[in-house]
Amino acid sequence: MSYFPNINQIEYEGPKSTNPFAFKFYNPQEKIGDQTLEEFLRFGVAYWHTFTQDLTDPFGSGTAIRPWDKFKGLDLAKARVEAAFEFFEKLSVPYFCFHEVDIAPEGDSLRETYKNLDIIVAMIKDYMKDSKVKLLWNTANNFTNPRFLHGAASSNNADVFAYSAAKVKKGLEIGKELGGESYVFWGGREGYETLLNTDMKLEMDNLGRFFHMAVDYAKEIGFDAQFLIEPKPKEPTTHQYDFDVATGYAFLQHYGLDKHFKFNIEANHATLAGHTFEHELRYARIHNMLGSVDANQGDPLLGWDTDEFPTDLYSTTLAMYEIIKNGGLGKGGLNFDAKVRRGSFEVEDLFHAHIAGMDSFAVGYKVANQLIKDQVLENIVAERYKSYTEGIGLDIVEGKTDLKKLEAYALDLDEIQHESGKLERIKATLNQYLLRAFAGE
Ligand code: XUL
Ligand code: CO
Repeated sequence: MSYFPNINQIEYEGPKSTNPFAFKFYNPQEKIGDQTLEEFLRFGVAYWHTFTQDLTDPFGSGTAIRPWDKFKGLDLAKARVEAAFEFFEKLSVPYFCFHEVDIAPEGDSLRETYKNLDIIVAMIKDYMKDSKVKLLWNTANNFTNPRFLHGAASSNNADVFAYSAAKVKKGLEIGKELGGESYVFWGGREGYETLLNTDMKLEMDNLGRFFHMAVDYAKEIGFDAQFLIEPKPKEPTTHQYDFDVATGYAFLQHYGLDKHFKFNIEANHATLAGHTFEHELRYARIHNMLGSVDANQGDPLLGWDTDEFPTDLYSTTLAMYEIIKNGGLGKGGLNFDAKVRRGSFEVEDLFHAHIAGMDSFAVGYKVANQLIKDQVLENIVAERYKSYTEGIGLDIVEGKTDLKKLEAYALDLDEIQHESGKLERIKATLNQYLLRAFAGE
């Protein structure tokens, strides 16, 4: 049976196409360098937003109409797997991602939850045999169930720590079984609301212990996935321990975990932290910690985690600039951790949304690639920092100076000369590159 009988294979038709069910800019087989767009961009579908999400918001119940919703329990989970693989194939998307609660219903006990998971994981594995689709990453949902109300690995309650550990252990086994390339930790409840009742030191130490146990177990079972921390500053807790990349990196270094992890950077989490998406990508990249991306965007007028599909070409261009400079995403990818708007409740909207996201990143990739080829930003930056390539500047970067030598130099300076930052000219150039991409030049 088909869940999307009215939708055919989504093909690339080019920028002039008016077919809403076609790619306009994402041609999976087109090559840049020696890799196809499909190989470099490594798009992934997020199971939770596309097959589980009913578009509930804090003020209203779900609006999504999904053909699989006529089923319940395990039958619903099985129907979702069938629908998911039909969706992946029709969209030619190479990867998917899930939390364990997305794919199978939780039972009355952890044992029962495991049984449900085993049934669905076996089914997914079977489907994967006949499909090109691979698992980008899986993760444990240690935040939705009321048992995580005080946190998971950072809970005050040791039983919850143990329960969370069990779920991660199972998740690592599932990741290995399905050949997952990465494994994500998003600390949804790993933070606190108020210091009035919180032992911050114990919570953070426990979180460090928890990650070490995960690293050890993955090694024990021979699961060589890239481990990823997904930073987010708030929502659901007031203060999350993985606030942003810089905070997460300090945490990983402090607990001796930085060799085992990289970051999964989500655009909307970056903006929630008061950063741009590209800031977070750059911070991770220059520390060799950029592992994967949750591709979405927030609404600047709302300011919370709206998880919209990415359509802002400025943002996708600057993001792809960082990703190209990173030499790609390795075992990571561009996972659409994005949901259709509440008013976009038809199944067709799921296709439109992914097409929009894939096209937007394809444009970003092409524009960023051209910018790098022409060394546009590199030349601007090199010119701006040229004072460090000779004289006193060169001595500073080569570690040949100290405060006394610098003072002697400064005392003899007549007047400091500056040059314009030329920001308006740079932005106009960026626009030119974007518009050229549309003109097909
Ligand atoms: C929540 C979020 C999660 C993680 C996986 O904001 O981004 O969906 O990506 O748990
Ligand atoms: Co995410």
